[in-house]
Amino acid sequence: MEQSLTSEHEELLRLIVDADRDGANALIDRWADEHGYTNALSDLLEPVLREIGDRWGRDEISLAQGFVAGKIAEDTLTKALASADGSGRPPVRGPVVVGNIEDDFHSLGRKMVVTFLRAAGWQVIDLGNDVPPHEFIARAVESDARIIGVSAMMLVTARTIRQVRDELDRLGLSGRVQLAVGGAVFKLRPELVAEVGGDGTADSALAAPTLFDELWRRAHDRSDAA
Ligand code: B12
Repeated sequence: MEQSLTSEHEELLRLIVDADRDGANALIDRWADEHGYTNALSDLLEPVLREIGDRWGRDEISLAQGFVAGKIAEDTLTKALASADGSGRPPVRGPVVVGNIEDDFHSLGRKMVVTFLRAAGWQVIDLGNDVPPHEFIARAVESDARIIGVSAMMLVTARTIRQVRDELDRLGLSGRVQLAVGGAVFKLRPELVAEVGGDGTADSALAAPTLFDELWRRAHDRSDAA
């Protein structure tokens, strides 16, 4: 969803560029008082992070400013998880396995996806960063997870996801276990979803629960037909 920046987004952007972590957190807290922290992640912070990402690509953001942006996102994620809208209810669906593919350390997007899935009632086994392809499969088999969600931010790391698909095929698990893929590179190159053998993608954490609902349905349709 393309979103133009409001004055609140602009203010948050200014605070992040000034490396004012306390000021940025205070603004987010005020906003979340009214709308909740999961909404603060998707509606307030994410458009600003996207703008920072674009400026980063144009070399207009320093590593230090990028670092502060990451810390503020982590602060908000922690609050979203701790708040009633993020974690109050016990999980009602799952488990599902999620992680960043091998050699990928862009944790922010994955953490947001995990937060939104948990808020929507999914039991998520979060494997963290730098997860080898075989580890996704081993953990899915061990926990009887029916969806594997793989995050990748770089072209070179995204291509490794193909090995997850090949291993699912080799073990006869394709269909029964659905493969969700996502991350900035899939937005830039939508054809990559098919190239790596993904069953579906979502371009934001907000859209991830709907994707997982659909893949969960497909995984169970396949089992019922078998
Ligand atoms: C922040 C950042 C970093 C931080 C990461 C901090 C962290 N803890 O995550 C640091 C500084 C560590 C970093 C390092 C590097 N980075 Co970097 N980084 C970025 C940056 C600026 C933003 C990424 C981000 O966090 N976006 C915000 C999040 C919220 O959005 P998102 O990731 O897209 O996630 C959303 C969706 O995609 C979706 N989603 C994500 N995962 C999944 C998974 C599933 C299953 C689903 C359904 C959905 C989904 O939901 C998320 C939330 O809404 C991007 C630029 C950009 N425009 O993306 C470059 C970028 C990704 N990095 C890049 C590079 C090259 C690197 C380095 C190699 C740089 C270097 N020379 O050292 C290293 C590699 C580290 C590694 N091995 O992983 C390149 C990749 C180029 C490419 N296409 O291959 C980019 C595009 C910058 C650029 N233009 O060159 N980086």
